[in-house]
Amino acid sequence: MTEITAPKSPVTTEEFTDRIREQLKYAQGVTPEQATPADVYVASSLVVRHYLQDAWFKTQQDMVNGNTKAVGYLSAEFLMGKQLRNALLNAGMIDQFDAAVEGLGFKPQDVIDAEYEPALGNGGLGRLAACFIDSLASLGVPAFGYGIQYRYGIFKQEFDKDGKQVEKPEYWLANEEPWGHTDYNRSQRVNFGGKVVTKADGSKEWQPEWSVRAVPVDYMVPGYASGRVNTLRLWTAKSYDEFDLATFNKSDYLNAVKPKVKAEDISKILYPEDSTPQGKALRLEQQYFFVSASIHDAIRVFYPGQDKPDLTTFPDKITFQLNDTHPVIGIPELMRVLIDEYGYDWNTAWDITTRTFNYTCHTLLPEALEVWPAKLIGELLPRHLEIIKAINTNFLAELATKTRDKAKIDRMRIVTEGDNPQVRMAYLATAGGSHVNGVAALHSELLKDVTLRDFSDIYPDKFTNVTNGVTPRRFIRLANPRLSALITEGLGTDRWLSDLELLKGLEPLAKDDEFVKKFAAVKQANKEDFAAYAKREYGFELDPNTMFNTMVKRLHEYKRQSLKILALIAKYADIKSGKVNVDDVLPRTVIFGAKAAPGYYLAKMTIQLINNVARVVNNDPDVKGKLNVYFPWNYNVRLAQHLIPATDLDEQISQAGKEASGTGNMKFALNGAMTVGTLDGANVEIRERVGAENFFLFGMTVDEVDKLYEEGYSPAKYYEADPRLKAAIDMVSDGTFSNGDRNTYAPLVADWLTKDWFMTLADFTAYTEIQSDIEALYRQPLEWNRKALLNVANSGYFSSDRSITDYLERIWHTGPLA
Ligand code: T68
Repeated sequence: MTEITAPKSPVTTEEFTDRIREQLKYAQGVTPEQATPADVYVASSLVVRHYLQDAWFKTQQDMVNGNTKAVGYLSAEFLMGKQLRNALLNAGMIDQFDAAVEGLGFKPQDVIDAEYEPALGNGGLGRLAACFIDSLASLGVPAFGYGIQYRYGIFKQEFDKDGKQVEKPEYWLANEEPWGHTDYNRSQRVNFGGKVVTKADGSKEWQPEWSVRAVPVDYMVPGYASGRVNTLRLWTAKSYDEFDLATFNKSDYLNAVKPKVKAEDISKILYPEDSTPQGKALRLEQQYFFVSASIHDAIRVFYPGQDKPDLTTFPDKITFQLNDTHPVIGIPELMRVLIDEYGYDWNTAWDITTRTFNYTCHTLLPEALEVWPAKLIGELLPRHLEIIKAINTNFLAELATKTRDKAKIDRMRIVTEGDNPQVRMAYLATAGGSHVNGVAALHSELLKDVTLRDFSDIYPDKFTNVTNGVTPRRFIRLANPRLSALITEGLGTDRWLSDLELLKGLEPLAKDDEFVKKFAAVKQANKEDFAAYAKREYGFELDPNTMFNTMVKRLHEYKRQSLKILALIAKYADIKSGKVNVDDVLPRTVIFGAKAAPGYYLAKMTIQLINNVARVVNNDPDVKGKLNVYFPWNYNVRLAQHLIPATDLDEQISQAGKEASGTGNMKFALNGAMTVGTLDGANVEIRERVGAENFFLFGMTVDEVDKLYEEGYSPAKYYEADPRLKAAIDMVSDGTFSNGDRNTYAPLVADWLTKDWFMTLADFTAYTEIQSDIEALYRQPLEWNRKALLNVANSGYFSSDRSITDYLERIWHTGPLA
């Protein structure tokens, strides 16, 4: 007997149908006959909300009235993906929904697809935040996600006729959006600019120059089978001055709406930079905007109606997690609120603040650590600059009591010296919070030993690791229903959805050929589904009887899409030159998905190259369909959910020491893909768990990389040494992929040959060598699938439920509501 623990539906199909009809009539104003899938989507979403409402109320009440400390996850990005099916799953209503909409004459998938994906994040960091709030709710931990409701999400990616990336605005809010509840009654004022005056009693007063109204838009975050519904509160900026009537009366409409436009610009657009933040005033405005509103909101929520609350208890009410440095301005903001608004002395305020905040770092690239010019902060937030300087002074004084190493103290300054002093946000976060964590074991070690070395020397206890994880609800259950059913069959229970370590129970089944064949059949069916999807959405012709080899992630030099494309070109060159017999080539379909930051020249050129390799290789009769390259544009959560379950081989080939963790790697392993990867980020832990024999490892280690940098790296040497590498690069230069034009990729080629900062060339030979192991195994389907199944069985650790449990134990020191 199979044990079913999935939540029970609060409704019958008949009730669900009636409710949809009701919403169609009263909310949408259409009959079921007139309704479009988009109408049914809105109506169904309102129905689900209705059934979650009581649990939402109760969770909020229990949180405020109880003694369980809440978590405030402060993040500039929440990459949520579509909401409806996830809410249905967590509310236990999937079957009722499917039957109800079918009864009304619609296909469930069309209704699901009618939802416009909120793309309020760049990549891993934003998606991690979304997985984390799902896990917090599923574990029953009271929590708020706090962020920004951008009007425009990450740009919509298109390719032009030359294969170049074109960015189009992602105006997702132009569509009906049934999930967010805009709560005008709970807005907060956020101030900017102006000056600081010292009052007669010596206290400081900030006299700001302008303000915006932060209006919360609340989203339900339903837990899976927990009966709890938390809140994602995304702030939107509204103007206090709709427009200036005097100017308007002079018929100068543009100038009349200026104050409104300036204020509302704050939440207008998500910055599309990933790993290379730009020092822009608007970005700092965004950061302060959502953090200030969130801190005031938490005080309002936890001390309702109190004029003079006892904020020394604030750290017992809520702990704020800083998702990277983007919300770090919250540290001086809480200091300011405590001192200027509530009259606490500095030391009390500092004690409250440092006990409230913790910081997660998501990078190792020094250029990705945010640094703001003090001048800019002073103009926008003059009182905060004073406070930051005071924090810096006190911090340096404290350091002097801990070490005599003057150079070290100097290196640790939060505010640098000189003509154009800078504020280092990562240092401010480390000094102003209780804990600092990296996002995978290797990353946390490197943080301690390299990036924040001085800090970990002096405050070793502050540092810890929490390895990332992903939610099994969205990324296994929703994305891969076939595999989910097989797992439940294999384990005899569906409890793995809330306790993913149970997947370990599949391990013995890897010895059972019949089960492995069923597992293989799931993958094959998923590949066929994906081929149909790719045909429908993109017009691609994928052959599901080839190996599906996927590389999806942001386009960045350190992630080394170049390595993948160069290896592919080398294979193509082998076929063209007759070095290999095309009939002996293992048929492969290589699928890329990646957005490049709009200002990232080499990344955009790499996209252009991949698209043109695809054009040439896919149309070359000499290749006989053995090599296929597809680049579906606009990679997003939806595409991920379709593609990951259909992938045989996943690429995680960053230069060792550069990818903090990766989370795609976890999603692929959990969906039964094999990984080819370097010893980087969470790959290290995945390989440890699934077994070295079930992971295709290649390339230099962190130590080897460091050594090579020290010796002086010369990429041209590698170009000369490996004839296949030379042939591939020459093919990029000789116009094969640019209609004969030799200049098109010249900057990319020049970079490879003279700089190659991430050592693509040095790892090329190892990467191409491992391909024969990969192909040999793939030619034995049963053995391949056995290993892929062992990947699933041993990846339960990479659930975001486990990550959150680690945060609860190591950092937050709280737990589920009673
Ligand atoms: C990613 N970082 C890491 N940054 O690259 C990845 N950055 O290794 C890790 O798995 C993931 O975080 C989760 O920990 C990002 O995604 C950004 O998106 C970003 C956005 C703005 C500015 C800087």
